[in-house]
Amino acid sequence: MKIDVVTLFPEMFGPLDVSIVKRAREAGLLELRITDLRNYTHDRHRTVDDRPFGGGPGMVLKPEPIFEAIEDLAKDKTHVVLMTPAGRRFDQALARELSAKEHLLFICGSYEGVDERVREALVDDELSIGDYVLTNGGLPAMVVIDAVTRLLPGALGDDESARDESFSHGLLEYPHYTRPAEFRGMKVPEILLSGHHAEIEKWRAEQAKARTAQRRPDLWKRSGGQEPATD
Ligand code: JF5
Repeated sequence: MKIDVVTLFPEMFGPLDVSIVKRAREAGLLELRITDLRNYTHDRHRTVDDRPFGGGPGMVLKPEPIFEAIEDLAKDKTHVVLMTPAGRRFDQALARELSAKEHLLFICGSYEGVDERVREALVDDELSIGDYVLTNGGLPAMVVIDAVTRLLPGALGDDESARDESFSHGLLEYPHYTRPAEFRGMKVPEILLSGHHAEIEKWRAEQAKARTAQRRPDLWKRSGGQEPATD
Protein backbone atom coordinates (compact mmCIF):
# COMPACT_ATOMS: atom_id res chain seq x y z
CA MET A 1 0.00 0.00 0.00
CA LYS A 2 1.09 3.58 -0.64
CA ILE A 3 0.25 6.42 1.72
CA ASP A 4 0.90 10.09 1.08
CA VAL A 5 0.53 12.82 3.69
CA VAL A 6 0.34 16.51 2.84
CA THR A 7 1.04 18.61 5.91
CA LEU A 8 2.37 21.94 7.14
CA PHE A 9 4.29 20.08 9.86
CA PRO A 10 6.28 17.20 8.34
CA GLU A 11 8.50 17.15 11.45
CA MET A 12 5.52 15.77 13.45
CA PHE A 13 5.64 12.38 11.76
CA GLY A 14 8.51 10.79 13.72
CA PRO A 15 6.10 8.32 15.41
CA LEU A 16 5.76 6.54 12.06
CA ASP A 17 9.49 5.71 12.19
CA VAL A 18 9.10 3.27 15.10
CA SER A 19 7.57 -0.08 15.96
CA ILE A 20 5.19 -1.93 13.65
CA VAL A 21 4.84 0.90 11.12
CA LYS A 22 8.62 1.12 10.80
CA ARG A 23 8.80 -2.64 10.30
CA ALA A 24 6.02 -2.55 7.67
CA ARG A 25 7.89 0.17 5.77
CA GLU A 26 11.16 -1.74 5.94
CA ALA A 27 9.41 -4.91 4.73
CA GLY A 28 8.00 -3.03 1.73
CA LEU A 29 4.37 -3.51 2.85
CA LEU A 30 3.91 0.23 3.19
CA GLU A 31 5.40 3.05 1.16
CA LEU A 32 4.91 6.24 3.18
CA ARG A 33 5.74 9.70 1.87
CA ILE A 34 5.36 12.92 3.86
CA THR A 35 5.11 16.12 1.80
CA ASP A 36 5.40 19.69 3.08
CA LEU A 37 2.48 21.73 1.73
CA ARG A 38 4.78 24.77 1.57
CA ASN A 39 6.70 23.07 -1.24
CA TYR A 40 3.68 23.91 -3.40
CA THR A 41 3.74 27.66 -2.76
CA HIS A 42 5.38 30.09 -5.16
CA ASP A 43 5.63 33.36 -3.24
CA ARG A 44 8.57 34.55 -1.13
CA HIS A 45 6.71 33.98 2.13
CA ARG A 46 5.52 30.50 1.14
CA THR A 47 1.97 31.51 2.03
CA VAL A 48 -0.48 28.68 2.72
CA ASP A 49 -3.34 30.53 4.42
CA ASP A 50 -5.41 33.69 4.16
CA ARG A 51 -8.24 35.52 5.92
CA PRO A 52 -11.78 34.17 5.51
CA PHE A 53 -14.08 35.85 3.00
CA GLY A 54 -17.01 37.31 4.90
CA GLY A 55 -14.86 38.09 7.90
CA GLY A 56 -14.44 36.31 11.19
CA PRO A 57 -11.56 35.00 13.25
CA GLY A 58 -8.72 32.77 12.17
CA MET A 59 -7.18 31.78 8.88
CA VAL A 60 -8.18 29.38 6.11
CA LEU A 61 -5.86 27.17 4.07
CA LYS A 62 -5.70 28.56 0.51
CA PRO A 63 -6.82 26.27 -2.30
CA GLU A 64 -3.90 26.75 -4.73
CA PRO A 65 -1.10 24.91 -2.84
CA ILE A 66 -3.43 22.04 -1.88
CA PHE A 67 -4.71 21.65 -5.45
CA GLU A 68 -1.17 21.64 -6.82
CA ALA A 69 0.00 19.12 -4.24
CA ILE A 70 -2.90 16.72 -4.80
CA GLU A 71 -2.71 17.00 -8.58
CA ASP A 72 0.99 16.16 -8.31
CA LEU A 73 0.69 13.25 -5.86
CA ALA A 74 -2.70 11.63 -6.58
CA LYS A 75 -3.41 9.08 -9.33
CA ASP A 76 -6.77 7.82 -10.60
CA LYS A 77 -7.10 5.23 -7.84
CA THR A 78 -6.01 7.47 -4.98
CA HIS A 79 -8.43 7.76 -2.05
CA VAL A 80 -8.10 11.35 -0.83
CA VAL A 81 -8.86 11.79 2.89
CA LEU A 82 -9.28 15.04 4.78
CA MET A 83 -8.76 14.83 8.56
CA THR A 84 -11.29 17.11 10.27
CA PRO A 85 -13.51 17.06 13.37
CA ALA A 86 -16.45 17.36 10.91
CA GLY A 87 -15.67 14.00 9.26
CA ARG A 88 -17.27 10.59 9.83
CA ARG A 89 -16.02 8.93 12.97
CA PHE A 90 -13.02 6.67 12.41
CA ASP A 91 -13.32 3.17 13.86
CA GLN A 92 -11.95 -0.34 13.32
CA ALA A 93 -14.45 -1.05 10.51
CA LEU A 94 -13.21 2.04 8.68
CA ALA A 95 -9.62 0.99 9.28
CA ARG A 96 -10.47 -2.33 7.53
CA GLU A 97 -12.12 -0.49 4.67
CA LEU A 98 -9.12 1.82 4.17
CA SER A 99 -6.62 -1.04 4.44
CA ALA A 100 -8.03 -2.43 1.16
CA LYS A 101 -7.14 0.73 -0.80
CA GLU A 102 -4.14 0.89 -3.11
CA HIS A 103 -3.21 4.47 -2.35
CA LEU A 104 -4.32 6.82 0.45
CA LEU A 105 -3.57 10.51 0.52
CA PHE A 106 -4.17 12.44 3.73
CA ILE A 107 -4.66 16.19 3.74
CA CYS A 108 -3.95 17.51 7.23
CA GLY A 109 -6.06 20.59 7.93
CA SER A 110 -4.94 23.40 10.21
CA TYR A 111 -6.21 26.71 11.56
CA GLU A 112 -9.94 27.19 10.92
CA GLY A 113 -9.87 24.62 8.15
CA VAL A 114 -9.45 24.39 4.39
CA ASP A 115 -11.12 26.32 1.58
CA GLU A 116 -14.41 24.55 0.80
CA ARG A 117 -13.42 24.07 -2.86
CA VAL A 118 -10.79 21.57 -1.74
CA ARG A 119 -13.58 19.43 -0.26
CA GLU A 120 -15.81 19.81 -3.30
CA ALA A 121 -13.21 19.02 -5.94
CA LEU A 122 -10.55 16.81 -4.37
CA VAL A 123 -11.68 15.03 -1.23
CA ASP A 124 -13.21 11.53 -1.32
CA ASP A 125 -13.60 11.06 2.42
CA GLU A 126 -13.59 13.22 5.57
CA LEU A 127 -12.56 11.46 8.77
CA SER A 128 -12.64 12.44 12.43
CA ILE A 129 -10.88 10.55 15.22
CA GLY A 130 -13.19 11.99 17.87
CA ASP A 131 -15.05 14.98 19.24
CA TYR A 132 -12.24 17.28 20.24
CA VAL A 133 -10.31 19.95 18.39
CA LEU A 134 -6.60 19.55 17.73
CA THR A 135 -4.18 22.13 16.39
CA ASN A 136 -3.83 20.35 13.04
CA GLY A 137 -4.64 17.09 11.26
CA GLY A 138 -1.19 15.51 11.71
CA LEU A 139 -1.98 13.52 14.83
CA PRO A 140 -5.34 12.28 13.49
CA ALA A 141 -3.63 11.22 10.23
CA MET A 142 -1.02 9.28 12.22
CA VAL A 143 -3.76 7.56 14.22
CA VAL A 144 -5.45 6.39 11.02
CA ILE A 145 -2.16 5.37 9.38
CA ASP A 146 -1.16 3.33 12.44
CA ALA A 147 -4.52 1.52 12.62
CA VAL A 148 -4.50 0.81 8.86
CA THR A 149 -0.88 -0.32 8.70
CA ARG A 150 -1.25 -3.03 11.33
CA LEU A 151 -4.05 -4.54 9.18
CA LEU A 152 -1.84 -4.92 6.09
CA PRO A 153 -1.17 -8.62 5.45
CA GLY A 154 2.17 -9.51 7.04
CA ALA A 155 2.45 -6.36 9.18
CA LEU A 156 1.87 -8.18 12.46
CA GLY A 157 3.88 -11.13 13.68
CA ASP A 158 2.05 -14.48 13.86
CA ASP A 159 1.38 -14.08 17.58
CA GLU A 160 0.03 -10.54 17.19
CA SER A 161 -2.20 -11.57 14.27
CA ALA A 162 -3.65 -14.58 16.11
CA ARG A 163 -4.42 -12.42 19.15
CA ASP A 164 -6.03 -9.76 16.98
CA GLU A 165 -8.21 -12.38 15.28
CA SER A 166 -9.70 -13.50 18.58
CA PHE A 167 -10.70 -9.89 19.35
CA SER A 168 -12.33 -8.91 16.11
CA HIS A 169 -15.73 -9.59 17.73
CA GLY A 170 -16.23 -6.06 19.03
CA LEU A 171 -15.71 -6.67 22.75
CA LEU A 172 -13.14 -5.18 25.08
CA GLU A 173 -10.24 -7.34 26.14
CA TYR A 174 -10.18 -9.70 29.10
CA PRO A 175 -7.66 -8.94 31.88
CA HIS A 176 -4.07 -10.04 31.23
CA TYR A 177 -1.50 -11.23 33.75
CA THR A 178 2.09 -12.38 33.59
CA ARG A 179 4.63 -13.48 36.22
CA PRO A 180 4.97 -13.19 39.13
CA ALA A 181 1.83 -15.04 40.29
CA GLU A 182 1.77 -12.79 43.34
CA PHE A 183 3.01 -9.20 43.21
CA ARG A 184 2.90 -6.91 46.27
CA GLY A 185 0.10 -9.00 47.70
CA MET A 186 -1.94 -8.91 44.48
CA LYS A 187 -2.70 -12.40 43.21
CA VAL A 188 -3.31 -13.62 39.68
CA PRO A 189 -6.78 -15.26 39.45
CA GLU A 190 -6.43 -18.95 40.39
CA ILE A 191 -8.14 -20.15 37.21
CA LEU A 192 -5.29 -18.82 35.04
CA LEU A 193 -2.77 -20.96 36.93
CA SER A 194 -4.94 -24.10 36.76
CA GLY A 195 -4.01 -25.33 33.30
CA HIS A 196 -7.69 -26.00 32.48
CA HIS A 197 -7.74 -24.41 29.05
CA ALA A 198 -11.48 -24.74 28.41
CA GLU A 199 -12.27 -23.17 31.80
CA ILE A 200 -9.76 -20.39 31.15
CA GLU A 201 -11.38 -19.59 27.79
CA LYS A 202 -14.80 -19.47 29.48
CA TRP A 203 -13.50 -17.14 32.22
CA ARG A 204 -11.88 -14.83 29.69
CA ALA A 205 -15.04 -14.66 27.58
CA GLU A 206 -17.10 -13.81 30.68
CA GLN A 207 -14.62 -11.13 31.75
CA ALA A 208 -14.62 -9.58 28.27
CA LYS A 209 -18.43 -9.50 28.19
CA ALA A 210 -18.78 -8.09 31.72
CA ARG A 211 -16.24 -5.35 31.02
CA THR A 212 -17.84 -4.40 27.74
CA ALA A 213 -21.36 -4.29 29.20
CA GLN A 214 -20.19 -2.19 32.14
CA ARG A 215 -17.78 0.21 30.45
CA ARG A 216 -19.05 0.41 26.88
CA PRO A 217 -22.81 -0.17 26.69
CA ASP A 218 -22.68 1.16 23.12
CA LEU A 219 -20.32 -1.64 22.03
CA TRP A 220 -22.21 -4.17 24.11
CA LYS A 221 -25.51 -3.40 22.35
CA ARG A 222 -23.85 -3.49 18.94
CA SER A 223 -22.37 -6.92 19.68
CA GLY A 224 -25.88 -8.18 20.43
CA GLY A 225 -25.34 -8.36 24.19
CA GLN A 226 -28.41 -8.98 26.33
CA GLU A 227 -27.66 -10.78 29.60
CA PRO A 228 -27.01 -8.48 32.52
CA ALA A 229 -23.26 -8.98 32.88
CA THR A 230 -22.07 -9.72 36.42
CA ASP A 231 -18.62 -8.50 37.37
C1 JF5 B 1 -8.03 20.07 12.33
C2 JF5 B 1 -9.18 22.32 11.29
C3 JF5 B 1 -8.60 20.02 11.07
O1 JF5 B 1 -8.78 18.48 15.07
C4 JF5 B 1 -8.86 17.61 14.25
C5 JF5 B 1 -9.61 16.36 14.48
C6 JF5 B 1 -10.25 15.99 15.64
N1 JF5 B 1 -10.79 14.80 15.44
N2 JF5 B 1 -10.51 14.41 14.23
C7 JF5 B 1 -9.79 15.30 13.60
O2 JF5 B 1 -8.25 17.76 13.03
C8 JF5 B 1 -7.38 18.86 12.90
C9 JF5 B 1 -8.03 21.23 13.07
C10 JF5 B 1 -8.62 22.36 12.56
C11 JF5 B 1 -9.18 21.14 10.55
